[in-house]
Amino acid sequence: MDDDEFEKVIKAGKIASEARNYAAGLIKPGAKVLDVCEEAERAILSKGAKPAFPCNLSINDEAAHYSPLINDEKIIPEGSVVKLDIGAHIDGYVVDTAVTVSLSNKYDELRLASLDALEAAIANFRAGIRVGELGHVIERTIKSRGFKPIWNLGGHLIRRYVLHAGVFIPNVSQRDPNQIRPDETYAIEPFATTGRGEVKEGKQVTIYSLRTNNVKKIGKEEEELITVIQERFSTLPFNERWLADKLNVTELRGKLSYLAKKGILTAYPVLLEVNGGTVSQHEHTLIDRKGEIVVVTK
Ligand SMILES: [Co+2]
Repeated sequence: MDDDEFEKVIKAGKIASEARNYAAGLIKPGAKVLDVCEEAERAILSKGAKPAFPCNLSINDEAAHYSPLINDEKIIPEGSVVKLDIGAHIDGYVVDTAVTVSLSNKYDELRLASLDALEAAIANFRAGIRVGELGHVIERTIKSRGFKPIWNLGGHLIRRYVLHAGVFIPNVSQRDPNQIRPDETYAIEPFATTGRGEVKEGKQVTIYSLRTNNVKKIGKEEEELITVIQERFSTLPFNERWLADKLNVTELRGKLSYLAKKGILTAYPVLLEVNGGTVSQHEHTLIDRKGEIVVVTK
């Protein structure tokens, strides 16, 4: 990563972190999920970056991947635990960050469990550390507060225009020999839960990404939609709201789910805690830059 690229990551990080703090302040009982997310995305755009994926606002046992739909009427319930997960990019240089807002004192400890785990992981993060060692630190911290880490969610290497670029940073101790490398961008995202510590895919899908543009045997309108998706989002995730100017809602939903069935799009179902446990999450993007640990979304 040269200085120019690093500067883009730093700038995207500052923008994402400001948007996260601003939108987290809008999370109140009775607020619309759609309004909070649109504000977060607008805040990113207004500062000269682009959202790297649709704003995720996942509530209680939804661990991740709920992004509001067109005209979504979903409301943030009283006493709920809300995860706001957003990303920004400049020229494909992506950052990813998340925060939990607990609307009930009952879940303060749960919120602190993922926050402490993130801080502990950051304190141990450096080039050369094994990713499984970071998982160990995360697991120990979450369990010390009496909760479970979610084993099948975790952090990830980020590359240009690629949000999940292969290396997985577990939230539990693992023998994975992969090491953190200098000058690479990583997201670390501990999830803590009152449940079993595992997520499953729900039925609802609100987020997609382009998997291949090797399209055969599809209609002209579908082909045009793929072209728009490629131009606007490249291989980064998107949601129907960002294509609302192209087709009416019914047609758009139909075509997106058809293209996912065909394997042209990847669909990301909402992820639910298997036992219905409540979930908290915190996330930052980091780089070991010439021996200095830079938390770009601080
Ligand atoms: Co992430």
